[in-house]
Amino acid sequence: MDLQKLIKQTEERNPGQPLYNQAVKEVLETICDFVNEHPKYDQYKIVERLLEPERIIKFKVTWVDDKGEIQVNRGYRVQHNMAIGPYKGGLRFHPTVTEDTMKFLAFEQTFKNSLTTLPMGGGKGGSDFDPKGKSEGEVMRFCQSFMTELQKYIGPDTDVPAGDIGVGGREIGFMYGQYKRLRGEHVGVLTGKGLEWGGSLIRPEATGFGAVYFLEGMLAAKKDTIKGKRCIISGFGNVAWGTALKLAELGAKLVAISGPDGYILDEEGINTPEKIAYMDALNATRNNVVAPFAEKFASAKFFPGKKVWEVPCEIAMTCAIQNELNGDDAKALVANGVKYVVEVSNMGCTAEAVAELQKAGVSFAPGKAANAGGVATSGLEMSQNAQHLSWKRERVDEELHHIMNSIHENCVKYGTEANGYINYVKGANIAGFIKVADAMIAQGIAY
Ligand code: 2IT
Repeated sequence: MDLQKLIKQTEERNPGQPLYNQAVKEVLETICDFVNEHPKYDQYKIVERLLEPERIIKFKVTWVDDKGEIQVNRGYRVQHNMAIGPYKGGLRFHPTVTEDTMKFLAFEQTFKNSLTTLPMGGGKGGSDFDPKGKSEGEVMRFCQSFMTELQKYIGPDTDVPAGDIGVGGREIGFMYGQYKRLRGEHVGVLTGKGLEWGGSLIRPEATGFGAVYFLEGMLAAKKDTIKGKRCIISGFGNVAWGTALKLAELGAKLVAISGPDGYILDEEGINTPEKIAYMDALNATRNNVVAPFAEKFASAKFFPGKKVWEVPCEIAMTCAIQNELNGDDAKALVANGVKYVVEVSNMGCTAEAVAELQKAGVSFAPGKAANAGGVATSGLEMSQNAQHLSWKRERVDEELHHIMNSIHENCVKYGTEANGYINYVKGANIAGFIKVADAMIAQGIAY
């Protein structure tokens, strides 16, 4: 493959889509040598084929707000690749959502899902609907209208959406109810369902738990342990919550969390059941502010308008949104002695940030490896639905742990450089690519 030509071609074919171009460039740069060592991939034009989603569905979502006014939003589902299983990936409801956001997330999802060891293709969807300040009735009417259109394109063996930013158990419930009403089928078409109606134990915790299991692998690779390590995370939503729970359980010291309004520093540690439960309660309000945390707990201080990355730590984990950690943030973390940076949000770091961290020899995990525990546990939910069974907590947790270990091993296998540094970005991209690419070759020129 000709790296520069493909990067340029991607820019020309996807103008005005910086996120998609950023995600593609990172993958192309890291798989290039591997692809060129294996001519079959060029022969079958696998890379070129992966740069085009199989399908982009874009639709209008109209709904009526509490004042009786009609609202118009945009809905999306990008079905990127189905080579190894049905399209699978979350739905994001956030005002920043564009076709670009959806395309980059669907592209990342294909590689991530491949890494999980489970048979899932890649997709992503969502809307520019802003849940902030909406009543429950408004959220329900929006979800119903969104699903009325989306249901034409999904199904338990074709495409299985789940949650992402702005879409939690409540929204999944409203959308599942509407799917059932329209189709008359109680099937595993969405994951992240409630426990009583087909959901899986551990799914709410899974992204955070998985990320910490992955972090344990990174620490073990450096003959290091998690106990007592000073950690900071961005965000206070579902992913940050699951991460905080597992960090506390394993004896790490989480001292900071953040929101769009600033960050919270708590030198006593955000590690008690009360504090962690309050993160979840704050998130449930969908008001997007973390400040009330400092009003509730005396040991917590609020720093308005500041980014959490200025707090000295050994371990930093991005748990909010793409490009939330930039080159300057990375420099500040390095100057303060950070040793491990884990992207738990999808593409949480800019390309400059990744370069800074790698240059400084910091152990850095990309989102598609570290946050794969969420979708992996969605895969386990699909298995349970297909079997009409529900597994015990211990079984799901054990499978999740096993999957995260296997992703870590694969990153080490394909990402270890001559000087011993583990380039997790390269390892994850190559390992994710191989499975999808080989499946595409085996299935002929279909997509
Ligand atoms: O980014 C992600 O992997 C998710 N939002 C979870 C997707 C899923 O299908 O569980």
